[in-house]
Amino acid sequence: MRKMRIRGIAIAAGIALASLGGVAGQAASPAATAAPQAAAAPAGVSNTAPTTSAAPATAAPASPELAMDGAPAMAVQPHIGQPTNGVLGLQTQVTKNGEFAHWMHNAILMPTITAVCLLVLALLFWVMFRYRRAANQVPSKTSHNTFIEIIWTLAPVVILVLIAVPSIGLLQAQFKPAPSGAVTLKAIGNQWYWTYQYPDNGGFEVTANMLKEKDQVAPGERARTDADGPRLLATDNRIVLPVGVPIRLITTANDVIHSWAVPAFWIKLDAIPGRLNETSFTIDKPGVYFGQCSELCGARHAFMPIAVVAVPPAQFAAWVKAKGGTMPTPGKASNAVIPQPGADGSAAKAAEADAASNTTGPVENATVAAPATTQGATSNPAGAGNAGQ
Ligand SMILES: [Cu+2]
Repeated sequence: MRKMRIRGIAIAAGIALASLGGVAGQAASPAATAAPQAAAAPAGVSNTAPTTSAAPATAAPASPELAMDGAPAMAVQPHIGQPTNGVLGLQTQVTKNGEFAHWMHNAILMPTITAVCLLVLALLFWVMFRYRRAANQVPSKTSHNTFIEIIWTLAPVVILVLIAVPSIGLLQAQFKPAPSGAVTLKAIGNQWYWTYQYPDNGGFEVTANMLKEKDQVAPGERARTDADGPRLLATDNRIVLPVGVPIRLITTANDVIHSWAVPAFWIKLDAIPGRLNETSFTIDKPGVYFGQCSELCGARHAFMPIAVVAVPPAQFAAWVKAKGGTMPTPGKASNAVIPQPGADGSAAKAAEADAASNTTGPVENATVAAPATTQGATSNPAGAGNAGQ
């Protein structure tokens, strides 16, 4: 009887420890994401060709604010929108979903797993000392104990249900479609940089490349300064979004799967070639927020950061105007057609068709020949660069 009880306790302990491992792994991930970059950066950066899109020295502005042509000046705030050395936990959240998730993590998940772990640890110590051989010469022959079996079945079920209630609500909120009047941001992943379109605002495009360190750029090229943001997170062009206005985020990619992720927004959305993914969020506080590609997308996956500046709507409108864009008429749905990479009628598809029609003779596995490219630090076409943005 007693032996079986001990075995049952040990099984329960094992299950609890296994679940602890899962939660601990998740909790550690924000900190862990920074480490590989830091390790990979020096070797990776120095071995690649310099960026082809860097602005010449004369056009390179002194501050990131000036780089945005009329964009509002916005200083990076320490501990906001970026990782902080030596700090555990999630970044300060600036969206409703993020705040709820942060609360759920701190108020439900962490206390639950802490209590489970302490209980299991206490049980382990108890059986180790109370039922050690010296103190327990005649082992129990217990094979069943209905009461405790009901307890160890029901307790985990109750815990999981209590966690599931807020969890499913959060999951649902994360996929809520944007309401009318939302500002659409289309983020397109490329190896290895992001391009952005504002289809509701005249469809202008912004390309964002990571800013390299001073010793990694040619003389005269723009290098990262502390005003730009943290190393590996600062970009030459920041994305500007309005505060307090729902944002419709659409992601896609031109080559492989990327993922547009900004921790402070509680947003991580895969960017998949030939497909549009959509979510929505509303930024509550002005500030500069940094993120990264979060889907392993190739050699320079760690070097395609995201930098978002959240400003009041009036400043956003001024920025759109400075970019040559337009603000949509209030209450009027956008008729903007969002070009889809790989879709019929797109440039990529036309090129594919041309290549196929130029082929002579029977061809097996005919595909478009990959363009010869060195794919250096960025594969931005020269001219589509950032000086003009
Ligand atoms: Cu990527």
